[in-house]
Amino acid sequence: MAHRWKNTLTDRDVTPEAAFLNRRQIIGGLAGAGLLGGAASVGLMGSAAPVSAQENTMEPNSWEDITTYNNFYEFGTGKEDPARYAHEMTTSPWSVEIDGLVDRPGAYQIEDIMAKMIVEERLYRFRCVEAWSMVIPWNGFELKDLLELAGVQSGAKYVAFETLYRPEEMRGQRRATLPWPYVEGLRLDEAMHPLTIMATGIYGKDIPNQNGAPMRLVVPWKYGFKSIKSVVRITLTDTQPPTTWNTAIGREYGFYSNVNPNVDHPRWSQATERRVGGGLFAKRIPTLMFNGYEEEVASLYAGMDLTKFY
Ligand SMILES: Nc1nc2c(c(=O)[nH]1)N[C@H]1C(S)=C(S)[C@@H](COP(=O)(O)O)O[C@H]1N2
Ligand SMILES: [Mo]
Repeated sequence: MAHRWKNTLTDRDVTPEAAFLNRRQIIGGLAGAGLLGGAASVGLMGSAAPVSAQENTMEPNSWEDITTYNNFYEFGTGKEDPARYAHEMTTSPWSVEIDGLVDRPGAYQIEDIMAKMIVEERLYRFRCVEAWSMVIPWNGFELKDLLELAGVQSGAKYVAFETLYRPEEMRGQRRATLPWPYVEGLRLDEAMHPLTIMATGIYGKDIPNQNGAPMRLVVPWKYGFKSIKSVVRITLTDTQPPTTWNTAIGREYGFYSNVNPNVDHPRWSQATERRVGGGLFAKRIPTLMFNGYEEEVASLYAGMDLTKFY
């Protein structure tokens, strides 16, 4: 069983320590009881984001906010639909097919994956393209470690992801709201970046179905729709894969979809955001370049015109 305590909390803007540590103690019991699967070694790692806007804080959203206000169109387009209907999805047994340009293609059982991965806590900003945001204490492991388990071949340049397609359990898939299954993709260097994780928990508990159980991608510097849920297939390719929202409305949703306050959505501004749970009279807060992760990821896009590669 992989055990490593990563203690690299560097974010100066993290939630008041006492409150957060207190919560961590409460959830610690649950994690210790094995709800995270075999490798429940929970480290604490901040986002290492620069504090460039005082109002855009790292105060974690409540469990209630995170698990009742969701986008998961496989269960409907309403924000409450996933919490209402996602329990209809069976998540055990679960395996992830890893194929394409890898040395060891095959169906990886989630238990076998979890036994080999190092699960950490990552407190990340989460910014939906619809201009709402949250701060979420994920538990998960670096995608890089999973890709290395399968052995990435030298010709691989992109990673494609696919969500479960099971209309009998996912009522939204019985309608053509989006082309199913939901698919996403990253450039290989984005996928291998240490901030890119597969999340398997929130607040030290198993990730709820509405948030993408048992395993979903989290790419904190990109708009939320890149963070594909309930992943069943990962394919290494040499060509840029199609992505669901780009296929549906390409003019509005690009392949890159990096959070960028300077590039507006055709129908609304991306300069500010509404923090979920802030109450009825909460002020909008400034959106940060790359969602606050500029220092870590800007070099991935050096020389690229971010208005063209939106
Ligand atoms: N399979 C799938 N993944 C998905 C979506 C979806 O509809 N289907 N919605 C995306 C969008 S638009 C957002 S904002 C986030 C929401 O994640 P959350 O509900 O955990 O906050 O999931 C993303 N991943
Ligand atoms: Mo979103």
